[in-house]
Amino acid sequence: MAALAAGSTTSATESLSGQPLPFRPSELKQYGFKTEQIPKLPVDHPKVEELIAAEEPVVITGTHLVDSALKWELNYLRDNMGQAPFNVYVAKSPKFMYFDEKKARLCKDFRPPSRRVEMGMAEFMDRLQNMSADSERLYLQQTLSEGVGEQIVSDFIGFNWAWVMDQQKKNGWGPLTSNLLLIGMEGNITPSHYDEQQNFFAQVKGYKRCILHHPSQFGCLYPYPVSHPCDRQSQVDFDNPDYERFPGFREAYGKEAIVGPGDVLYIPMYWWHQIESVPKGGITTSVNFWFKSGPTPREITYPLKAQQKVAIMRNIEKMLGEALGDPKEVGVLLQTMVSGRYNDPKHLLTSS
Ligand SMILES: O=C(O)CCC(=O)C(=O)O
Repeated sequence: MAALAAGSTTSATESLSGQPLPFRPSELKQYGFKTEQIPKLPVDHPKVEELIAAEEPVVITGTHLVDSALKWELNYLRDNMGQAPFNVYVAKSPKFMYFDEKKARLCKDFRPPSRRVEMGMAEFMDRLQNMSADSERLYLQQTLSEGVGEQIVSDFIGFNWAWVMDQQKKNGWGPLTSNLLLIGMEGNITPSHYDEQQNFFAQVKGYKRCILHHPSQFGCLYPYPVSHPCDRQSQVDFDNPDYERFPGFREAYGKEAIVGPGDVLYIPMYWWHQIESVPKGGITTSVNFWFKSGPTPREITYPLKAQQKVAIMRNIEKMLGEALGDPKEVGVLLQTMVSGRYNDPKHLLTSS
């Protein structure tokens, strides 16, 4: 088994069926943290439901979730996507970090890492097919909704909704909020971030490397402040971590998997995920299924889960930002509140 990421405990590049994958493992980036492999299991394996219920990631095979989209070659999409414009992010760098456009408009020093351009599918395809070494990179990220052609609507209706809605029901999740279609160039990276939604991430074409970190690693991944346009995104550049600013990143420990056509990765809410279209692997296409979380349980059980603590931290940051009227004051107030007070265990009362 080839050693992949520095310190990887298992290889993420061998499919379970033993089939070689159509890209070179040596092309994968090596990062300075260890990872273990995310389990890859057939849909009828009893562990699949256990893992989803426990909010642990799992790659699920045989769901047939997006079988009707497995034929979505570029020419098919060009002919059938319809005339509506699509959101295409354009960047010099392969790293397409998400940012909130509304917050970006309020933040005058913010330099967006990419720009969003609306273009028709035909123009997007032409640009993809006529790329040169110095062309800017493209990443189409569009919610599947009205405006797509009839054939795509029919493929969409053909998704295995019975399976996915059964999962929603069994796990007490809220409604499906959206399906994001992602069409990216090989080597594109969505840097590490977490979402406030449950996600079934279905791979349609090409291969993606998915690197996940548990929500308890908030202190290792240093998300931007909630008021920042890059809220929920890690400030740590995995390629070149600044350990002086982000010393906790030395403790980071991840899980990873390569997903290929037909695989579905369950990305639990609040889990960090960095998604990389494998280098030299061609164009990638994915469709995700985002669900709202279920209602807060009536009775809270302790100790709280890391996910609940992240939610608390987000609420405190938001409340303080509003109460103080200036997000810059949030950090100062929090520092004043804890420094020299909460670091000594002798001063802390225990609850029992
Ligand atoms: O596939 C990608 O590049 C990013 C997908 C993602 O972050 C998501 O589905 O939450």
